[in-house]
Order: sequence, then structure tokens, then C-alpha cells
Amino acid sequence: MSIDFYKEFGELGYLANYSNHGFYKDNVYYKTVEHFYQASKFDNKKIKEKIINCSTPKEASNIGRDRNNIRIANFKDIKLDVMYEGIYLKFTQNKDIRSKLIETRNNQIREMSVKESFWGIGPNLDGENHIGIILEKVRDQVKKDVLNNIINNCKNKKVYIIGHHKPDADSIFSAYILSNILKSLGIDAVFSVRDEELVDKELIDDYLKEDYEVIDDYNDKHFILVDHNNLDGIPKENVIGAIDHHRITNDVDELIEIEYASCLLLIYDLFKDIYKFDEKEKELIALSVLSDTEYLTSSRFTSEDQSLYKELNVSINENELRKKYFKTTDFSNNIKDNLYKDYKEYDFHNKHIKRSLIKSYSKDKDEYYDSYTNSMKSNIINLLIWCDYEKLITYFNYNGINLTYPSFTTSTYLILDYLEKQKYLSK
Ligand SMILES: [Mn+2]
Repeated sequence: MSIDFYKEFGELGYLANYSNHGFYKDNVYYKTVEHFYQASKFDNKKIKEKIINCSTPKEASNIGRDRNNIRIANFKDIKLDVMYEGIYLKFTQNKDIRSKLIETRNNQIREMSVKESFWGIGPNLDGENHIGIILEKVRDQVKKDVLNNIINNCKNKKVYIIGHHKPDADSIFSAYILSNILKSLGIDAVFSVRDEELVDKELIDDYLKEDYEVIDDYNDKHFILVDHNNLDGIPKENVIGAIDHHRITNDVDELIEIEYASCLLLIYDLFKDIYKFDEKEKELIALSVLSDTEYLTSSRFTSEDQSLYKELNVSINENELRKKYFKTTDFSNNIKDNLYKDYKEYDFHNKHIKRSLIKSYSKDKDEYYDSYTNSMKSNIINLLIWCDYEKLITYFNYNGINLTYPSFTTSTYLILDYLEKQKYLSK
């Protein structure tokens, strides 16, 4: 899949040179990459200033392209470097879009300009697409920068590597393995957790023998967050950085957030060139993928994830593990207890969501679904997600409306996005 953008509008508009993201170079402020690029064509101070002061990128472009203005002699030889520098500065000085760019994973980026065969994709879709290529190079570089910033900021500090509350296998294994990686780099890293209300307790107890520290006082300590990027009670100034595999909160400045099957699979991909994962660690990585993808059934397990998973080359029997550790909801419990067993609150587009997640096989869905949806209101649940693991269908009920998700998922965020796009949240 490629990321195709055109012009500075809409969701992908931040990729365009006209996008409203300014930056400084040598104490001069450039309102857009376009202002920077056009101004770089000239030595003449007056023309430079005129371009820099233009209120729109279009005006800057008009002056810069005016052939009556004399360009520096070798400009065509350096224009790719100038463009790279402008785009790099834009993304290093605007952290929200830096995170968005990193989030595009390793996908190809194309500027869909039919008029531009050098910078864009051109009229026959065979243009040189230099803007897209530069954006990909900048993406690689800023990802390295964030990692290096995080690692450098750990020097001479004791750093707690910590997952989210009620930790699951991915959260705990990520904290454990990232602390190993950082230790190998000479950092005083501490494998830690926020509480011991383990979600995948049996799996974690069977596979992880190492001790962790339980941290509930977040003062006077330094943290790296894994498997979440919301501060959740930790003072912002105590957080060195975060690595996570879904959704940006903007709570943390130094953030690597990329959609991967598990946070630990992302950590593996980020560090595999500089750290040698041993067999035991690879097994934990595979297990994190299993538990975060509901044993490889979730649509979150993309083809890119699958090839990384294969690359781990661990000998585990997924079906046996699934039988042993994967549990559907126990319908002999009462409804209220089950509704609050896997319960979470979300703030999303100004709506306060109280969601409950039920996992069942088909006959339980037929038997219990209606009584559960009928009990939502009295139990103050406004979103019930019901995953049928036999038919691989995700049903859900939002505020009394029964819906079905287009594919099988357990991700609340995907369902919230769907509700938003279908305009249910604004009703
Ligand atoms: Mn996770």
C-alpha cells in the first residue's frame, strides 16, 4: 500500500511542502518548506527576504520561479539536498507531524501531482517522485533521531522501563526486553510494572521467570513507556520517551508510535540491527504477537507483521497455545460481572465511552447476545463489543444500536473510528 497525497489539505496534507508547518534555520523562520526552498535559490538578500516575508507558499513560489530573478549558479546540483534539508527541518521541529510520518511505517509515499514529473508522480504515474522519496528518507532519519534521543537521554540515569496499568503479556514482555536492550547499551535500565493485576497471568507466569519492580510512586524517577503513550499519572518531565503500537496521544514528546501487531514486535524491528535477540527473547516476541492478535486471528496481524513473525523462526505450536491460554467469556458468571471483566473507558471525539468486551463462540452469541445488550443501560455501558471466535465476526452495540464491524477485530479504537466515520458519534 502506498501513501498517496496531493496538496496541503486533508488528512495527509501535512506531507505537502505547502503545509502550514514552519521551522527555523540559522535564526530565520520559514513559514513552509516552499518558502525555504524558494529562498534558497538566491544569494540576493532583498529577494530572499521578499520570499521569506510572503504570506503564502504560492506567492513564495511565484517569486522563486520568476526567471528574471538570478539564481545561485549551481542551484540545480544542490536542489535535492536543499529540499531534503527543508523537509527534514520541518519534521524535526514539528513533533506532532513527525509522529504521524513515523506512523506510516515502511509504506511508499507518492506525491500525486500530475503536472510534476520530477518532484511528483507525473501525468503517466511514472514520474521520479522525488518529494515522496525524500519524505521516506526523512522518515528513516527522524525515526533514528528519536531512538538516539531516547538512548542519549538515558545516559547516567536509572531508567524504569514500564508498561501500562493492568499489564498484559505484550506490555510486560516489552518492558523486560527493552530493559535488556538498554542494559546492553550500558544503560542502568530497570524492568518494572505499574501493578500486578496481570491480564494474561497464566501465560506470563509460565514464560517469564525474571523479577520486576512494582512502581507506584512516579516522582524523582525517569521512565520509558512501552505499549502505551499516555502519561496516566506519570509527570511528563519524568518521561524520556515512549514506544507504542497504537494511537498517538501527544502526551510524550519523544515518541515512536507505529501500528504493529504488538509493541514488542515493533521493538524487535527497531533494534534487530543493533541487538542480538536470543532464542528465549524471540519466543517472548512471538508470544506477544499471539496474545495481542488473539492468537493470529485479528486483522491487526498484517502481511508485514507476518513476515517479521516468520523471521523470528521460533518453534511454538500456536494451536496448542491458543487452546491453553486463550479464554472466551465464562457465561456461567452473572452478566454484570462479565460486563465489567474486560471494561475500559475512552475519551474519543468528545464522547465518554464506557466499553465492555465479550469473547464467545457462536452458540453463546446466539444464546446470550440479546440479554447482554439489554443490560447495558442499567450497567452504564454505552459500547459493547462482542467477538465471535468461531465465525470471526465482531458485533457491537453502541447506545442501543446493533452493528457489525466489516472485519474481525478486538480493537476498540478501530470500532470507535468506524462509529465516527459512520457518524454515529455525532448523533
Ligand atoms: Mn500491546
